[in-house]
Amino acid sequence: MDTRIVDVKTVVTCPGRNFVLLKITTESGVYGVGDGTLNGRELAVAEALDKHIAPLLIGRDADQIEDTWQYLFRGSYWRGGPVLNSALAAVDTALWDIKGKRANMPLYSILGGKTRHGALCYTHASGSTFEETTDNARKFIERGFKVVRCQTEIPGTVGTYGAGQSSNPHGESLPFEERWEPSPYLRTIPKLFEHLRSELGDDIELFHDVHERLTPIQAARLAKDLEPYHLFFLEDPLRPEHHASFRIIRQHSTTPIGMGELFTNKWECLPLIQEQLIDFIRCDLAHVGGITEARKIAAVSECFQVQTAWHGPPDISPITHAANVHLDLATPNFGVQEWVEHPTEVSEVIHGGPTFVDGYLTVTDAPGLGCDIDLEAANRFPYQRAYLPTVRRADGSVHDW
Ligand code: CS2
Ligand code: MG
Repeated sequence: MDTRIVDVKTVVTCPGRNFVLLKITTESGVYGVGDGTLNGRELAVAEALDKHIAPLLIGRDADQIEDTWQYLFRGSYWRGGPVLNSALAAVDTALWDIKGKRANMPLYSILGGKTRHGALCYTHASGSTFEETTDNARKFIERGFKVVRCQTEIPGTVGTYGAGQSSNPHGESLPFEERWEPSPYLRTIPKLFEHLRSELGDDIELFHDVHERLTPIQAARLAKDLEPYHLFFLEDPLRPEHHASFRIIRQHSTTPIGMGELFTNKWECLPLIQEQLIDFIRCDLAHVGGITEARKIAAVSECFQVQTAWHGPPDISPITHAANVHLDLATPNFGVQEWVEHPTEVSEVIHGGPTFVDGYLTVTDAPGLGCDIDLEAANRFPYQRAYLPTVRRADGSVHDW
């Protein structure tokens, strides 16, 4: 059977930042590449792949993507979560890559064919002042972006998320510790968007990432205060655990809501979709279990007029960015695609990924994902321990909302 899996190689590499990559090879020599990068816990995913999952894959039929997904998801008994579903995502994406190569078709074609010429995309404009954020947004608009996420430093805090991190006194060995308070944040952000609209006008689509830091009533206040500035959506207003809280935002505001990067399976998304408590579902294909899971989330979202806006930060690899766009092109209820560009050294290890053309993303017509991993180059960039920042309040307590 030429689709029999004969080799599974996990690659942890750090060309500018850590990535967890996977290469699955079949008896015929056709191979697929996948991405299981989980920022700050990369080695947990790599060990799960190497020591627990790879032995289960050898000898399996690479064609059986759905069966492999169910077998791995349920087979661990204590199923799901970010580590195991990132590992599952790496396997799933690699198997879809193999399927496209065997069919000699780009993945978007296997997934149903193009419903659009390109995927409308957005990137991140940050700054320590309103003016700096505005200037950076303007630079992206001049490059052709039609949607821009805007963040800024909050007076009185240390290293506000998304505003350009202050230098970490611990180096990379320990997480950078932000100091953050809701009140100055809630006062500042409406003023930021008043400034952005006065400087950039109404045509550019703007939005903001709250990064799960508010209580429900604080999020409702912010969404209401931002209504005059017509955001494309307000991202991650609340922590992911309590879905009913999103009802409070809906009761107070018409600002569209996006949520999903912290969800790791379709069941976590379902209540927000079914009740239409969100307008954009933003899962990360590298954490939610791959293309197989994401396409099911997109399908159920279509019934409730929720659009996709898959997570596309710099801390997942161009392999997942490519998978995002292949799925975007074939999804009728696609909304927008996040796409934060990688440093150039990443392309020494990972070849391929989306192409930006006048505010839209496209992918190659090469069979499968159109990506590859240079194993030789990957070894030149050994893993370097690094962490996401943590957030503490002014009183020193961990911000646990
Ligand atoms: C952010 C991410 O792009 C986003 O929406 O929330 O950059 C996020 O901070 C990182 O992916 C966390 O690893
Ligand atoms: Mg986010």
